[in-house]
Amino acid sequence: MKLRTLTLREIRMPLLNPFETSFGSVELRRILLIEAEVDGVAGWGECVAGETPFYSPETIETAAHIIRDFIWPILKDRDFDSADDVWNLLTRVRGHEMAKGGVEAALWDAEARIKNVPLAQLLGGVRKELATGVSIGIKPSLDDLVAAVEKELAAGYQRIKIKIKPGWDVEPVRRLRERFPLIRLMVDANSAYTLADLPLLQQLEAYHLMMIEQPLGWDDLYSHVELQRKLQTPICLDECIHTEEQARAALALRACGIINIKLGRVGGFNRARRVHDICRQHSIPVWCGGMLESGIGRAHNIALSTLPNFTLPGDVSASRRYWQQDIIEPEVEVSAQGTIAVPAGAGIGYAPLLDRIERLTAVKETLS
Ligand code: OSB
Ligand code: MG
Repeated sequence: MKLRTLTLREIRMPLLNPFETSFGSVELRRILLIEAEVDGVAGWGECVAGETPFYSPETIETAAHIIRDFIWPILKDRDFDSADDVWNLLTRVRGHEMAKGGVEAALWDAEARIKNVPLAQLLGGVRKELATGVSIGIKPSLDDLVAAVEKELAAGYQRIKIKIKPGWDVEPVRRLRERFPLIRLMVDANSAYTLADLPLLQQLEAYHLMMIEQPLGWDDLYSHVELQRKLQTPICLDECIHTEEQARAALALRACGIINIKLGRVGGFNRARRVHDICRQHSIPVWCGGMLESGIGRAHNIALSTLPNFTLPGDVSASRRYWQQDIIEPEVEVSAQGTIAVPAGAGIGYAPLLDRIERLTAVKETLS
C-alpha cells in the first residue's frame, strides 16, 4: 500500500440538541475528516479530537498540525503492507493519539476497500449485530431527563448512560431508579470528582449501576485504584486509558472492572485491538465509547465493536439521535431491539456523501 495524498477537511455540523457534560456543552460540532488516497482508492477516517481541550489534551487544531507537519512527512510515499503497520511507523510522535487514530482509520478503510472485504472482517470481528446504548447529557431539569430516558427506551436502546457532575448526580440517579427499576443504567462523570467525594460516590452504590465511568482525574490512575477498593460498583475507565501501557497498569493495579475503548483515544485500531486483547486476557469486558461522531467515525466504531470482547452495549447509537442528516449512506440505524446490523459492504460499509461533505466543509487542505 502506498499513500499518495491525504485530504483534511474540517466540517461543521449542528447537533440536533446541545450535549452537556461535566466539562462543558457543545452544540456545533467541528469535525476533522481525513481522506486517504491509497493505490487509487479513497479511505475515510474521522479524528475524534474535540473543539476544546476539556475532555483530553487534543483539539482539531492540534490534530491538523500534527498530521500535516509530522505524520504526513513520515507516511508520504511510504510502502507498507497493512494499515496495521502504521502505528509502529508513528512511534516517534509522542502522544497525539487522536491525530494518529484518524489517519490510521482512513488507511484501514482504504485497505479493506482494496481487499474488497468489510472492515469488521479485516479486523477479526465476530459479530453481525451489535447491542447498543445511549449517552444522555446533563438536562435542565429532572423531568427533562426522565423524558429523554423514556424516549430512548421506547426506541429500543438496551442501556442508558447519563452524564453526572457535582450537583447533578445522586438525585437524577434516584429519580431514574424510581421510575425505571430494572433498566441497565450507568453514569459518566468525565473526571468531575476527587477522592474527597467518596461519601457521595458511595451513595450511588444503592442504585445498582452497571458501572461508574471515569469519576476521577483524567490521567489519575492511582486515585481510581484507591476508589475501586472502596466501591462495589465497577469503575469503568475512559479518559485514563490512552495507551496500551495505561491499560496494562490499570488492570494490574485493579483500577477498574471495565474499560471503555475509543478508537481515537488510544491511537487507532492497532492499539484498540491490543487494549481489547489485554482486557480479554484479564476477563475485563470492554465496550465502544462515542465522541459525537459523524457517520464516518460511527462506522469505524461499529467495525471495532464486532471484536469478541465487546460484550457490553456501547455508546454507538443511530445517526438520527445527533444529526438532521448524516454524511453517509445509508445512515446508521438502530432496530426496535436496540441493535445495529453490521454492514456487509467493503471497507466501513457506508458511502460518504461527497456533495454533502463538500457543502459542510469550512477548511480543506490536501497534502500531496
Ligand atoms: O465521555 O464518553 C464520553 C462525548 C464527548 C466526549 C466524551 C464522551 C462523550 C459521550 C457521548 O459520552 C457518546 C456519544 O457519542 O453518544
Ligand atoms: Mg466517558
